[in-house]
Amino acid sequence: MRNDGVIAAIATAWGESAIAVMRLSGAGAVEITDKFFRSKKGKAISSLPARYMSLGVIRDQSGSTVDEVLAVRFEEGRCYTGEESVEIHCHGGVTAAQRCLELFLSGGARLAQPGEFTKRAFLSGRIDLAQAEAVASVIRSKSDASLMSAERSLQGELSSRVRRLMDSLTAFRAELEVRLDYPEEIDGEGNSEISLGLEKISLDALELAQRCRVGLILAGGVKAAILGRPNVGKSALLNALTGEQRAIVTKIPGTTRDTVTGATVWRGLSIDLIDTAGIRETEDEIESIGIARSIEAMNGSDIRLVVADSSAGITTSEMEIISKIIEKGSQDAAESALIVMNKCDLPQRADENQSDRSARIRRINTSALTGFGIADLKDAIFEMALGNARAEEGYAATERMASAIAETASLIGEAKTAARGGAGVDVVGSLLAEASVALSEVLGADATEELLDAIFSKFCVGK
Ligand SMILES: Nc1nc2c(ncn2[C@@H]2O[C@H](COP(=O)(O)OP(=O)(O)OP(=O)(O)O)[C@@H](O)[C@H]2O)c(=O)[nH]1
Ligand SMILES: [Mg+2]
Repeated sequence: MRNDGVIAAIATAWGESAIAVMRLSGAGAVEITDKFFRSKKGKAISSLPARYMSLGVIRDQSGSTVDEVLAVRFEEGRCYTGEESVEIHCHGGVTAAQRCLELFLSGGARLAQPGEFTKRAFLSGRIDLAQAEAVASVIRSKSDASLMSAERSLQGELSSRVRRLMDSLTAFRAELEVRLDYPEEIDGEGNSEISLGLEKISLDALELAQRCRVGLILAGGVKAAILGRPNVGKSALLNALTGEQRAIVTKIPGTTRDTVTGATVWRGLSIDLIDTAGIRETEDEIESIGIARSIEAMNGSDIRLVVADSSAGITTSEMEIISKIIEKGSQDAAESALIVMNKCDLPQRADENQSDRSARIRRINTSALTGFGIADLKDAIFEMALGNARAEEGYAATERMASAIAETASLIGEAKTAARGGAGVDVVGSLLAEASVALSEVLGADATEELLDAIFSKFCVGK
């Protein structure tokens, strides 16, 4: 896993902008820059102090000016990648930076692969894998809370929690080893001591797994489909939830033909909403395609909002939709569905049949017209996604990290149960050894080249 050569890339987004930054990293970055850059006083970057911006120009081989730029060099060990590196701040837009980049490539640098700067930061030991992945989460975060959780992971909060857990596991395993050497001392009492000792480690692991799960949900947000028969106010609800006039609302049943999307952020959770065509029997070709899309949206969502007109109560139409959700979903419908009793500003009517499946599903009263209950509905969506967790607790984690930590927690749990059930120290020890392996994957100490490639290829070029 050696770093080969000087890599270069434009680190800022493409398009019109005030400045565009090109980065170079690797031993020899300064030497390449010396070929093209001179400060206003005619100095090469190698003779200018490190970490100071210098105004100058970039000239090509024929001596013509490519751009007036600000340049800064960093010494090995004192920058993002941990390698000798240079940043060139060109004028914005695409052309100046692109020409600089081409020039530096002709001067001996090679184009960086996606995520290669961050990969080098990891390989030089400046950051661990959890922090490297947090960099990507910072870039992609969709809400303040997901940004904050990414920053917490990037600052190493998650990494140090993982290390502490690893330390307690290692210490505990060492203690077990000692016991293995003196098997005559292991009796029922010894075992209960072991399971007690594991209790704290297990709680720690579970809490960590939960916080990563929160971070993971915050990063991805949730997708909620708004379903129901025509005219119950689905589109009006989409508009009320997003605070925008996204979908057409009329008193004519069958107004929405296609799916309409919108988004909102609530308590740090980003919620993607899909308003759908009202579900009913119809001969209309366009409407039936729309209804097929409603069913698709229902199946592809994390949360299903079944909207009913509370002035009509729950009718067979709502019951049919609930049945569809229950048929399709592997999990209990009650966990992925909410019944939204809309139009609660109108006189209410009792349900046609009370003792039905819908009784298990939580209900929220709303009025898209007056705004009543809209905040409650958002709270309910938040609770379905995150339970009673708070967004501030999240650690940005990738699917990979979260599942490694969850695996660790479950192995420690198994070890605890085994000890309590009177299993031998060797059984408990080998479960804990597996837990250590799962946990070590989070920080990437033994990461293979393939794993690193898979992780860093998801980054953008220039990061
Ligand atoms: N009183 C009252 N009327 C509402 C409420 N929400 C929606 N409406 C009215 O109900 C009618 C239908 O609203 P839409 O939002 O278009 O209903 P929809 O469910 O999207 O209907 P389709 O697109 O046809 O499936 C409109 O006249 C709305 O103004 C509400 O909370 N209270
Ligand atoms: Mg509609």
